[in-house]
Amino acid sequence: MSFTATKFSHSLLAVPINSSTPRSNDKPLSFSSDLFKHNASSSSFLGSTQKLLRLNARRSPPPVAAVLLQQTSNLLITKEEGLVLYEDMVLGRSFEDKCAEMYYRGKMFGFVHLYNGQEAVSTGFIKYLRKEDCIVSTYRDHVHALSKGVPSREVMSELFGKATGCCRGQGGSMHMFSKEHNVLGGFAFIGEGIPVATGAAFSMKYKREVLNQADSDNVTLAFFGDGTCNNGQFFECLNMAALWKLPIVFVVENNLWAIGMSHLRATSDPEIWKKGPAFGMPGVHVDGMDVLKVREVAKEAIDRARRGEGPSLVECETYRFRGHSLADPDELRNPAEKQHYAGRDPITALKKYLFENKLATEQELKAIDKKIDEVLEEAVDFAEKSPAPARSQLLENVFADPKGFGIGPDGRYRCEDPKFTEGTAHV
Ligand SMILES: Cc1ncc(C[n+]2csc(CCOP(=O)(O)OP(=O)(O)O)c2C)c(N)n1
Ligand SMILES: [Mg+2]
Repeated sequence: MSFTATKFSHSLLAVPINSSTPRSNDKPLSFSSDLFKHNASSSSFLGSTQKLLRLNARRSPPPVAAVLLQQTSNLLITKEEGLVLYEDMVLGRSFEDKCAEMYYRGKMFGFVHLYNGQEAVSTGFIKYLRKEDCIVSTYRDHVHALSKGVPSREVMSELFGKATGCCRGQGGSMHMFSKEHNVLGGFAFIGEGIPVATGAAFSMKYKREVLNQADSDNVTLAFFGDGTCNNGQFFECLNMAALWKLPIVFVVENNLWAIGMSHLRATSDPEIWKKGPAFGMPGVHVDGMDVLKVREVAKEAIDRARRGEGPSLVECETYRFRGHSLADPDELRNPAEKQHYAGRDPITALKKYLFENKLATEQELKAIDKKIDEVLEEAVDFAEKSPAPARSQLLENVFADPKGFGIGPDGRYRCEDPKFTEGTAHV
């Protein structure tokens, strides 16, 4: 057996695969838009540590100012699109800030993981989807749900554990779900959502090709973190998705940390995008702090999946502006690193782009900020005033067999049987 080296274009912004060894029945896989070619010379891989900074120095990335200048010279969006992106990112950021406030006021329980800093990824990808498309998230899921259209009041109410939440208060922060909006769930075990997303993509392909539902050209996005890419489920699902050419995009939100573990200390090759070509799918790296770049890559990958050309792996290099969860004092990350990324705030960058290209005025953006403030005030008020779930809901949707562990033959909850707590079992 002989192996032929796969050739890559070494743009770190967007890396097309151009396999010289096409697999049987497959055309060579490639991303080939003008945008990708245009950006081929502008590496913007920033990295978090000395090691990555040194790596990038060797690649001579343009200084940040030059990158911004270059962005502003390309009109990548219309005014309407720009305002939609801005509104969605401000919604995500402000929602999470409000969430922190409510958490510290004792309005929610359990772990709460915020998305501040990563908004360009959710907005850049999800705002390009259709309603019928599906997303699967992690425990850092509030903003993905919001971008996909789940109303703020339902997400806030879910966080408050109230009956009006999008999971009737049974999911909480880490388990946002909405059938109506095709949000297939936030998943607390890392990597757990990737097979669910792969299964959803499989069912989409099955509907189209086996059940002949020609209009079923929907796409699934799987969001997960850098740390998760060291889990087996990631590799297993890349394999199946490539093998069956599933309509899925694997979106890695590489925020450079897995709780307190640096990505560089945990991963043999920190460039996650490279794992795509290893499975025969495009692997792309994009600056995840730039919503316009994310959106362009998202378009390529989503359109490709919709055309039936198979999956892609997109690594978005981003950063979280807060601790891992609201219980994390965030003492392990270097203040200089945090400062560096604070200076690359994706919302500030989009604002600058909109102003410099005369796509929005200060007043227009302020009006959006005000609207979001009002939406969130209303969401909190709604959550506060909503009822707690009924006690009878306690064990619903917990067991596949409702007469199983939780509910006795007489239809009563076993935990209500005085004898239930004898021994070791507790509810
Ligand atoms: C299967 C499993 N193992 C361990 C954990 C504990 N855990 C919670 S978050 C986390 C780190 C995940 O990091 P990453 O994938 O980079 O996501 P991020 O939090 O940075 O968004 C770990 C190991 C878990 N939730 N699930
Ligand atoms: Mg991470």
